[in-house]
Amino acid sequence: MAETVYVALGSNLEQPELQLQRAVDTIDSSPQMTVCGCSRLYRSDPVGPPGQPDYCNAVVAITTTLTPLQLLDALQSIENSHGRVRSVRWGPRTLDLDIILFGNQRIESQRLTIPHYQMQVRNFVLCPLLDVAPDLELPDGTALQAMVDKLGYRGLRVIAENYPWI
Ligand code: PH2
Ligand code: MG
Ligand code: MG
Repeated sequence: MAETVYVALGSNLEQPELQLQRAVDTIDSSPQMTVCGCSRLYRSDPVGPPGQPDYCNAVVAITTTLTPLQLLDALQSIENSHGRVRSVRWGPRTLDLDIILFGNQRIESQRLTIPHYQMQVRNFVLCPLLDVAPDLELPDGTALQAMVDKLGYRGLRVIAENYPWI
């Protein structure tokens, strides 16, 4: 059965806008994933180690028949093929693809925690998510809109409105 999945995209190295643009194209051209919605494109203040460049962030909605772990593998191989080198935790990166929600599932495994464990406190995830899924509720019944109202848009700027941005 196909599930609707939300994937957060982030980049703060090597032309971040282009990195996100290419990632959306690669996801959509993969036979096992179909992009069915895309947020506006945001620039955001970096969270984590100081001194890193600003990020670009966005969220895409996809449908897929892959299992959560198969999807994780697929997204990690896209990260790697787009020049991702794993180094500092929360440090700078060319491409980060995080599964935020996988249908209504809750998953706690060694490789994967869904809903994403930090999404509640990251407006650079929640605000773009609201663009693609304004009426979304989390598996625990919390309305996404209420979470966004709580965090606000501090540190976020919309830099492009329309799919596919560039
Ligand atoms: N990702 C991180 C660490 N810090 N800050 C912003 N603004 N956007 C990100 O995507 C981001 C971050 C690690 O995944
Ligand atoms: Mg991340
Ligand atoms: Mg990640």
